[in-house]
Amino acid sequence: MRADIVPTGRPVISATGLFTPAESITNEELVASFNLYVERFNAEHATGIAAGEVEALQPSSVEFIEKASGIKARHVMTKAAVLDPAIMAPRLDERGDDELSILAEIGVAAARDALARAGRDPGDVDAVLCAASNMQRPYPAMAIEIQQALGINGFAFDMNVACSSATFGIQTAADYIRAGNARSVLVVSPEITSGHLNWRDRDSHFIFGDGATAVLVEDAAMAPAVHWDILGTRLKTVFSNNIRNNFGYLNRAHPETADAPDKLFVQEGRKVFKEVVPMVAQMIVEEAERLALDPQDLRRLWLHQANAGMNRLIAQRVLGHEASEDESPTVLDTYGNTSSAGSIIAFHLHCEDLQSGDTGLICSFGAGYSAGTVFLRKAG
Ligand code: CO8
Repeated sequence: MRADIVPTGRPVISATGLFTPAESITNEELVASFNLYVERFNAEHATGIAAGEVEALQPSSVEFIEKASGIKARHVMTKAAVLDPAIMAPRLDERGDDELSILAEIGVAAARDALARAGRDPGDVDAVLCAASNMQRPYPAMAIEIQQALGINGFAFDMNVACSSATFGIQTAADYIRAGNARSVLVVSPEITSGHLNWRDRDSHFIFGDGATAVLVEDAAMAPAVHWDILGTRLKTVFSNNIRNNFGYLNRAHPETADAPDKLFVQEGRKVFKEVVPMVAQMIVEEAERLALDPQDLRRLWLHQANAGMNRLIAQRVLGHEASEDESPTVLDTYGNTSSAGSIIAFHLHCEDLQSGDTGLICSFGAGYSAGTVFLRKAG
């Protein structure tokens, strides 16, 4: 902790950082690979299908994906393996224990970007939270590995609240600032969602993409001249099985189902859509009221990037009119759903043009259910 700073206890976002994988898969490429898999499966099981013993697989379609989700492409760590109908999963070389893990590596890349933008020396950071929907291993914590790679003193730990991990991380970091327990906290969200997406599942094979973000939350006293005041944060969770993944360390206790599809991402997308939209819209409006803000005055909404239709409805309920791309920017068209990184990518790519005094909202929602809001005002 820096000795020359007199803390204010007021948390701000000093900078954000982004890592985008070099490779990207278009819907056309994805659907061609999926449909080849379907063709091969149906040919291989032709006798069983004819006898009514095996259900024939249905092809996917580019038109459906774009209409239902708004997604046109997604970045991934390894494109060739995902598109190979015989594999349909990422393939990453296993690294030794003395090498930086791949999840830590992309988190470090995003974190370095945020630190550079803030002009912050890693030695002045007090804590690292790795807030993401999948950790590469149970321990040692990814956050501690990222902390070590960046040369940060203090403490670090992992937290997982699925798609809402980053906003939960921002509130946790803000609370450390408010309590005086830290003055500079990095919230890092590395998401290799391609590892837990079932690329053979027609209902969801198009949804996710890989990426990593970092948010530097600091005491206003040490923030760069241009920063974002955190006006208020609010978190909410409601248990739901509609987005679920049963992968876990006890899978080996019942080896017969260890590789079953429920050990990957599974969802009831329709139900999620219907239940989460009103929950999130109401949460935003109530939190705006608590902060004495008129939601219709929000200059920009950086919403969780899962589905363009969900965002259209939420933004309309919050702003009172159909939101323009300028008011509620979309990144899911090229990134897909990057889970916890999504709303931060939207903020990172679409915040610079706002003026000092403009207010905006970062909002995440997803599995749990979980939702988080971070109201911001630009300063400087
Ligand atoms: N191609 C063609 N047709 C299809 C396809 C396809 N790929 N998939 C389904 N269809 C068909 C269906 O069979 C159905 O046909 P029919 O009407 O004859 O029965 C028809 O299309 C309509 O299907 P749906 O009702 O399922 O389609 P929707 O319009 O509801 O769209 C969506 C599906 C896009 C999934 C949509 O419901 C949605 O986006 N819902 C919200 C999802 C959401 O926000 N989820 C959040 C999850 S993310 C999260 O919390 C992070 C968890 C951690 C992630 C990390 C690991 C991966």
